[in-house]
Amino acid sequence: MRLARLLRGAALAVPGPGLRAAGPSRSFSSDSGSGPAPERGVPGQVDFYARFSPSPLSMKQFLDFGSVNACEKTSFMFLRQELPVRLANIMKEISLLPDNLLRTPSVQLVQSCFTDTVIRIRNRHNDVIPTMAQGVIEYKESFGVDPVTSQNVQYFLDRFYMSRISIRMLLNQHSLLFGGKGKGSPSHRKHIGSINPNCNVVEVIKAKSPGQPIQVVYVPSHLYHMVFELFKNAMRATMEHHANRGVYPPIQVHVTLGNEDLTVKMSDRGGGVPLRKIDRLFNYMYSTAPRPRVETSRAVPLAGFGYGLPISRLYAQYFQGDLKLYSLEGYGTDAVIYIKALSTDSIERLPVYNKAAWKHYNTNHEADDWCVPSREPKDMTTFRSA
Ligand code: P4A
Repeated sequence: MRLARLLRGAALAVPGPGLRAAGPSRSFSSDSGSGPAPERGVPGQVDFYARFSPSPLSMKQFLDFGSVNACEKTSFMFLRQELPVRLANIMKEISLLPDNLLRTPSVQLVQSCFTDTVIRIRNRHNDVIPTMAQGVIEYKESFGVDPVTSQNVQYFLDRFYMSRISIRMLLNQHSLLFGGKGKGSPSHRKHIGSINPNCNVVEVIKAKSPGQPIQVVYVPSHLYHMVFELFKNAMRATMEHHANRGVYPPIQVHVTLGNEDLTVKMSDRGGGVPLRKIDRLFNYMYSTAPRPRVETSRAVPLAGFGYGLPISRLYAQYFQGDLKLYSLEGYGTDAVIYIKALSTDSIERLPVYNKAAWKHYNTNHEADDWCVPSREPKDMTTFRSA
């Protein structure tokens, strides 16, 4: 069974790598292996990939592939399954070394090399969001904005950034769990990587609260990111709306725990946003404004280029929650974060490349199936009462 197929169940079939020798080249090397589902977390992933045997390539295959049949996509497809399999196989085996050998500085060095690679991969991609935003800006400068492109960009970037959030989650878990470096600060001793099994929501928000703490299994940094963004918006709206009065109505935060949801509501009296404009606050194309050119031509936009709300919503959706804005124009805005109360419900929400995804980019949205309201009725004379 090819790994790519196995990992994805009945999803879209991928073209075969075309590199593998004929015959059943993959066999399970572990007797404990039964289910095809990849276990969550990096240790589980290593276990999972270690159950596959690496696929050896013949010299002929190397030559063939490097000359006549060279195809980057095929190579990518092959590497994507083969690298984790080869790495995981040997990673498992390192841990079988006698303890005394395992504990020598040199062997430790080799083992930490994997972790360092994980951290390096993560850091190398730190700038992906502003770089993508720059791409959107450049597109807009050349082609402007149209509804179809805006919709496709929205669909793509939501999935792209969600995938990124999930990959970074795995990389972080690995580097925090196995990175050594003193095993974290005392306050993080009860964390599992970046997850706090008793995440005190009110404490993360730094709100004063009577009553007992409200706790969930969650990633505090994700919650902090969302709440920080919502505070920024609420403060900005409040300051702008009450600028000439000099007194500012407070921003209120409610945290409630139900059977299914943990809900955080932030209410401001910053004048609100009309319903018609709410979607724009989450739109990647509308919210990237060309920045004044800085000295270097290749400068990427700095933080604060307007992706705060859509990215925050992705953080909420990543574990099956959501982030919504309810605005009362002329008064203020309620921003609500929904988080699953039960860890059994907090399951990663991941994009998958399949037929449905493909259709999203290849469907014609020629005409809307709702009437466009015209501002002035053409001729109302016949309806006028005498
Ligand atoms: N009124 N209400 C909000 C904003 C305004 C608001 C606003 C003008 C618009 C854009 C923006 C920041 C604030 C709010 C809370 C929110 C979101 C919007 O969570 O009071 O920057 C993108």
